Order: sequence, then structure tokens, then C-alpha cells
Amino acid sequence: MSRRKVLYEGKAKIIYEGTESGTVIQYFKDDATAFNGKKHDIIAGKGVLNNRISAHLMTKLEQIGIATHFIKSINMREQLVRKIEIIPIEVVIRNIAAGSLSKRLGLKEGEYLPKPLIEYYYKKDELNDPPLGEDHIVTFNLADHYEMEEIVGMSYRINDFLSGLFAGIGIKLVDFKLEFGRIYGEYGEVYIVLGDEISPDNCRLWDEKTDEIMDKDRFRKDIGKVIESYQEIAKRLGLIPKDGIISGGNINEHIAASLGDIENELAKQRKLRSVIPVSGKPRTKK
Ligand code: AIR
Ligand code: ASP
Repeated sequence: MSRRKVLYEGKAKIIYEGTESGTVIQYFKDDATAFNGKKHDIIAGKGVLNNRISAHLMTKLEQIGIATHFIKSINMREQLVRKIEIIPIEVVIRNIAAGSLSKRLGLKEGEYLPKPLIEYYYKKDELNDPPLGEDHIVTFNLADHYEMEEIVGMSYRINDFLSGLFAGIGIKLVDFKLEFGRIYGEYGEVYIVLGDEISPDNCRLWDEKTDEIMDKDRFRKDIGKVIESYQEIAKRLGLIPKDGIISGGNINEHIAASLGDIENELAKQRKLRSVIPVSGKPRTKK
């Protein structure tokens, strides 16, 4: 791999400088972490599967008019994405009680919520990602009211669409986490764009019939068969061959590398002209 400038390294991904202006490359690592990085392991093949799953889901979302940062997959571990200014908020959408919500409010895991619930967390490892209300977000200038309105609207639409998509392959979308960012237009106008990834690392996915856990909770709770579950999701989505690409902890690099690229259909039509130049002056720095 050629030497490229690392712009940022996170727990599960590395962001490299992009090939054209207004883009960056998102590299999916095999590292799995939980409890704010206190638990760590390498899960062979996870990066390959998350790259494919996220590319597919973002492309589907783009097709229903949700602006995402995804442009195209470059190889089995990397995708070209638009460069965005990340809004430091984790947006969690929940359909069924589980995880920290169940703990905090004493709700039985598995109970459907009266309506989808949106929560915000401050993306700050040093503080353990504390929960935020919308007034905190606006008061501390993390995002303004207009941006929050857009984020909430997009989150509900994404939830509706993904709940249906997963239901179609026999999976319950229990909850998931999104991150959004800004792209500045020519006149300094702000576009809100979905960023990061959508994968079993940041969704709770349960089998519809058995409620079997198929996501990162298998790693968090030491249930085992983490990669097998991720692979099952990719199979049901039709993204990898029925025989899979990973067995006995080994990834079949040959098959993995030969899988077709996933390209955002809109980006294909618009090519990189779709990348709004970052020439507009950012608003006063937050
Ligand atoms: N999440 C939150 N921070 C990081 C991640 N991945 C995701 C979890 C879960 C949802 O947000 O994967 O799908 C809610 O997590 P919790 O722990 O608040 O119940
Ligand atoms: N990825 C985060 C961490 O490393 C949170 C999680 O997914 O549990 O702690």
C-alpha cells in the first residue's frame, strides 16, 4: 500500500487523505473495541464485511434521497467518501428496549418502544460519551436548531427504511447509532450528510424468529461467533456468496478481493462532480 497521509485514526477505522479534493478514504480495521476501548480484540475479516455492509446500506439510503458521505468502495477494506465536518454527536435511534436504555430506565430488553426514540450522546471518549439533550447541543454550539431538525428528520427516515430492509431478511433492527457531518456549499450554505458507517458494529440486530443476537453485542458480552454473525448478515443481504468468505478465523482473500465494487448509483451518474467543493467559507468556527 502506498504511503498516504493519515488524517485520523479511530478505534475501528482509519481516515486517509482522499484522491481528489473534498474526499477522504475510509479504511475498515479488524479491531473491535467495547466499553470505551477497555475491551479490545482483532476479529479477522470484520473490516471487510463492515465495508461491504455499510457501502450497501449507504447506497440504498442515497437511492431514497438521504445524502450520505459514501461515494464508492475502492477495495475490500476501503471506500472513497466525501470529506465532511463531523458533528460530534452520536445519534442513537431505538425501536426496541436494549442496552444502556434498558439499564437506565429499567426496561425489559426486547420490549417494543411506544414509538422510535432518538437520543444524543456527546462524542467524547474522555467523558465516556455522556448523554445530551437537544438544548445542550444548541447551547454548546455543537449544532444549531436547523441542523437538529434536519438530523431528526433524516434519522426517522433512515430508521423507517432500514427497519423495513432488515425485516425483509428476517432481522429486527433493535437500535443503531448514526453520525452526521456538514459539507459547505459554494456560498457557505450547509448541507447535512450522513457519515461514519452503518454495520453490525453500531446496530443491534436480532434474528426475527429466535431473537438471536447478530451484532457487536456478541463481542461485548463474550457470546462468541462474532464474525459468523456478521457474515450471516452480509449473506442475507446478498453481499457475499452463500459459502461465505471467512471460515475458521481465516478470510479467503481471493474471493473477498474479487467481490464486485459497490458504488453509490447517484455518485456514478454524477461522478466526482457530486462532491460539493469545500470552497465556501466555513461559518464562524464553533
Ligand atoms: N453505539 C453507541 N455507541 C457506539 C455504538 N456502536 C450503538 C450500539 C447500539 C446503540 O448504539 O451498537 O446499537 C445503542 O447503544 P447503547 O449502549 O447506548 O444501548
Ligand atoms: N466502540 C465503542 C467502544 O470502543 C463503544 C461500543 O461499541 O461499545 O467503547
